[in-house]
Amino acid sequence: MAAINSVTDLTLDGDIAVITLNSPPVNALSFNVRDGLFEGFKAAIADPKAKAIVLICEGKTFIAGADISEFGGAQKGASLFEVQTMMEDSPKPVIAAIHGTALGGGLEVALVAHYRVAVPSAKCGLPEVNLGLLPGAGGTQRLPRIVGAEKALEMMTSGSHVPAKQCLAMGLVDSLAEEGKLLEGAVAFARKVLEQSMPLKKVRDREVTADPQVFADFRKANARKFRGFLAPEYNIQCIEAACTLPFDEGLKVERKLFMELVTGVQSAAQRYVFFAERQVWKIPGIADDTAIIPVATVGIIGAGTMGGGIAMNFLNVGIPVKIIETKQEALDRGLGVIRKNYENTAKRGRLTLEQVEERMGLLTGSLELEDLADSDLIIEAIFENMAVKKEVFGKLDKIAKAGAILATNTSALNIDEIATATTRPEAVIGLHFFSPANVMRLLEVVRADKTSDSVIATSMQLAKKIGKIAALVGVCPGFVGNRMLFQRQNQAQAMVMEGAMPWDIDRVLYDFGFPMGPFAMSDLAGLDIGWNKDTSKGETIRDRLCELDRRGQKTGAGYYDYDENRNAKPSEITEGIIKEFAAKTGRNQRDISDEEILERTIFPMINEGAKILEEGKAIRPSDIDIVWINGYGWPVYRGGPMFYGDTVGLAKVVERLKHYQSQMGDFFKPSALLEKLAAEGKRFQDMK
Ligand code: TC6
Repeated sequence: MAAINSVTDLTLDGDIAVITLNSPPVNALSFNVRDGLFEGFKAAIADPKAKAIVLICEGKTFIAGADISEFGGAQKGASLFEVQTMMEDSPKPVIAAIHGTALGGGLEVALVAHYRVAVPSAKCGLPEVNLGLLPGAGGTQRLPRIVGAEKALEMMTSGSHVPAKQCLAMGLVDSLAEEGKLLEGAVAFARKVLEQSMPLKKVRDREVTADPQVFADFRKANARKFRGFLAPEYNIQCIEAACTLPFDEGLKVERKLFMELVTGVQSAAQRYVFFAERQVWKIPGIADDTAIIPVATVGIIGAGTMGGGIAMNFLNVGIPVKIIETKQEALDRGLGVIRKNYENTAKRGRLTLEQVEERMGLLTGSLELEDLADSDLIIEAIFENMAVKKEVFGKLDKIAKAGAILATNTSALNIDEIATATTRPEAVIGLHFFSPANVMRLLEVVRADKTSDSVIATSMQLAKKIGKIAALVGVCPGFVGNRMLFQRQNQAQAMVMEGAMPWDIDRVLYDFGFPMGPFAMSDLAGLDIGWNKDTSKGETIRDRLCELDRRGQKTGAGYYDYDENRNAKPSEITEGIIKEFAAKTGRNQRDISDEEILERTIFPMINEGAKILEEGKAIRPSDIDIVWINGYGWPVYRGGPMFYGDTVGLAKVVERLKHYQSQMGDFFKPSALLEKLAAEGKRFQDMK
């Protein structure tokens, strides 16, 4: 065994050279990995005893891609291109042995091998698009040459990880090795190549063509999904180049577009989000060996929309759920909705009928709170009323077994106060699911003053198990997400009174990248949530709209008018009501620029985020960004509100806030933290 460098070994198995990479955690192509590969291949090619070369990795995976943390820094050591040229031009057959995931630059390394052998559990993919990039090491030119333009379009714009068996069928992998016996399988394959004098296959020498219509159709079919993102379009252009240009010309197109993306703000944002999604699970002050409470059964109080949606999360992963309601009718309705949801999923082919019954078999209902005596986790999901919640928690305190977690799904109430209704505040926590709770990825885990570390650690782990992304936040009005949303809503409403129409504000936020603006959102949710016709005083625009039975999409009109296909049109009636209100309150309506709309809706959110950090209600700026991306449709290519503040420049954010403060008052007053960072020329990302 000869060590090539700290992460690479070269050994001989008879006449087969084996290069082994070992660079935890994922063998990413950092500079010492590239150096190791370069020197390893050089030595193997020079060794007269070696007739073929196998490349294999230690640890949980083959090379999982470029080292994302190295992007943007100065290039050190051998370039990936040099490594690939050495491999592809090797006069001895090169075989890549794949386990785990061959992703991005990792697959691009495998694609310059002459053959690829994989175990059945392995997966291959080009997920660069999810980092706002394209496969910039020849992948855009080589993949279509193997799998054709259509499959390449699908793989490269989704970033999907394709299972080895499918790769074999597509020709991306040449042979499958027995699970757990990859090295033996790859060496045997190398011997076969030698014995049968199989050719040194170079992907670059193959041809690929496609009807231009394929690209036009693909763009059209995905226009909504790709809206705002640069990377999918650039990936498509590279595949077009592969189908129309010689290989080296195609590579030039790839290089140019890659450089544009890698130096751009979208990819910086998406790379930041990649790490933010991993950071968010790390809780300073909670030890790795904190005791986890086994959660084998869950009780949910309330079979409404929230309770039902929450229940499905646990049923989906095989955890039995008991739902409690006060009336049989409400219980039956709630259980019926859950069944219907599953049956609809089955109709769309995403569940079998057997799975539907399996999940429903884990669900029971009851009218007795006492039936939660054996639940490990109890989640209260009833309406937002402090007195009622306290009463429920007081009862739960007497019913729940020792060690059970008592959670509330409140989105607004003070969890410290709810906890006072029990004799065990350490067991009380907030689990703020977002509606629809079985679909939305975000979970705000709300730590109250006395919540124990075990309860926090268990909640975070459970969130992962049910497929959520969880951010740990503190108790404050609206927690992180809604607290910041209030800022945006406040200004959206204010600007309507000053002269911007709801559709102007919605358009600016839609163009910014949100799936819809606040007024379209209200119409979708229903304007009558929390509105009562008997008590309505006609004091707000919303009151007036509801009184006219303009209660949102469901009544065919709200802020907007809707046609039979629910397409929204600006409404003269709404405009009239707004003008009438403005006149009544003596406001002069004026033109408000798109820039002002954007600044007044977004900058106060950034400011509020800074206050949340000051108060320690979020652990780090990137956790706030995770909340907004996963719970509120913030466009991922803008990295979240805090990252966006960094890209605008905090000094500029402060300057604009002060400008509005001087005109409109202290709503806009910059927080001390924001002022400090701006004065020091720092970003939120620089906070330690
Ligand atoms: C590319 O290749 C472009 C090429 C163009 C030519 C130049 N770099 O996800 P996990 C870290 S672009 C640096 O928890 P899993 C990760 O941060 C790249 N670090 O594990 C974490 O660190 P922590 C294309 C990376 O088993 C640790 O490894 N490739 C990288 O759930 C464990 O990660 C991709 O986009 C990286 N490339 O999933 C693949 N990858 O412990 C990105 C991971 O300090 N990676 N880390 O928090 C993945 O999708 C997954 O990590 C996985 C393993 C499926 C490989």
